[in-house]
Amino acid sequence: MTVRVGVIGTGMIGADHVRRLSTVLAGAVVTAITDVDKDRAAAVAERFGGPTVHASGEDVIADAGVDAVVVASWGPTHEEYVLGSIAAGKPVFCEKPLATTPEACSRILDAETAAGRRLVQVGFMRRYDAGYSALKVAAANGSIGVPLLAHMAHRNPAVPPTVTSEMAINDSVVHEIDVTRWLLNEEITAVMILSPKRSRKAAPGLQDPMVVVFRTESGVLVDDELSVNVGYGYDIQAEIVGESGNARLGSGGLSGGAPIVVTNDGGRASAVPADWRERFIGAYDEEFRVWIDDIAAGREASGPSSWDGYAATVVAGACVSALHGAGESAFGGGGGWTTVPLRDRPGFYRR
Ligand code: NAD
Ligand code: ISE
Repeated sequence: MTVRVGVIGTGMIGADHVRRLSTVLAGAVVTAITDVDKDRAAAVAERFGGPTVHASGEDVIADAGVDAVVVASWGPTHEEYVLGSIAAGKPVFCEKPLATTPEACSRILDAETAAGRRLVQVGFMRRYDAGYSALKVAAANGSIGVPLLAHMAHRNPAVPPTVTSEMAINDSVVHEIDVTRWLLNEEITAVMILSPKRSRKAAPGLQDPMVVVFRTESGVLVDDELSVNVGYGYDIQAEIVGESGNARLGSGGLSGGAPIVVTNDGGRASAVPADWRERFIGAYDEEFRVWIDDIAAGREASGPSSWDGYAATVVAGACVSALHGAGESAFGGGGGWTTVPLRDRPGFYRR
């Protein structure tokens, strides 16, 4: 079966997903697209085989020639399109965030539970990256002992001056929130934000860099450095420290492949990817391959679930509260732990 896909939002990542579904992966065809920027949608349609350009996301979902929906529009619009897809009984791949508030995510959990079938997959693509997958195996198979702590870094080359600390948490740290939960197979129960000396490249309203600390159910501590103006490239790091060893992500070479380290002339060097598209290209391809295969085989979505999307949004919200000083601190005014207020996990998401 060829899965007929409708795409809502053809900006940076939406257009890249249309390319991936149209030219990289087998088993899918993009039959409909939309964007509030009509010219952008029309340009993407022309480049990739002329899917129908609809006036709205609702029209894409209702199109009888669409079996499944990709939501890649701005975060605040995700809820209505995910709920619309669930109501239409169509599988939906939603780019992160699932929705921008815990309440909106909860409405999606309730709608999907009522539908009685897992229709939603959230775009946490790092779960499909070869390096992160190897880390997950190392965390679970005893080769480094029981995980005790982890160090992570998320470094972006640059962000526009309009990006605030809150936006950086919701947009970027959310990936470490997801991989922490996934790698350790535990929920995050508390968070803390530490604010070091600010980079002179940081615009007003942006704490850059910042260190976010997660504490999990069993007490594992994860520190995550977020730097969004490093200039030199896109640099993603992760290391899990266990009782008897540690496992570290390779630096992730060009095209998301294994890094090559070149040693010559008294030096040693490896390439740094330019951006997330380059670093995680293989992971994006794989998350969509799995999504398409599940749909074609009539299986429920097996990727990151609505619960994962809900948990990520709640933890990110706790990080923003921590940034604003909600935590208890020995020094006063933040820098202490902020509890993560997760609702009970419905039985539907424990299967
Ligand atoms: P973007 O601004 O480049 O593109 C978003 C597009 O959505 C724009 O073209 C905009 O006109 C369109 N749009 C907005 N509201 C719409 C609506 N109601 N209906 C139709 N189109 C609408 O942004 P982007 O970087 O492509 O990000 C899009 C989403 O993907 C965001 O949620 C972002 O967090 C996520 N994202 C995920 C990753 C990842 O690594 N998984 C990377 C980048 C972006
Ligand atoms: C972007 O939106 C992404 O999701 C990328 O994966 C992330 O690394 C980047 O920091 C975000 O801006």
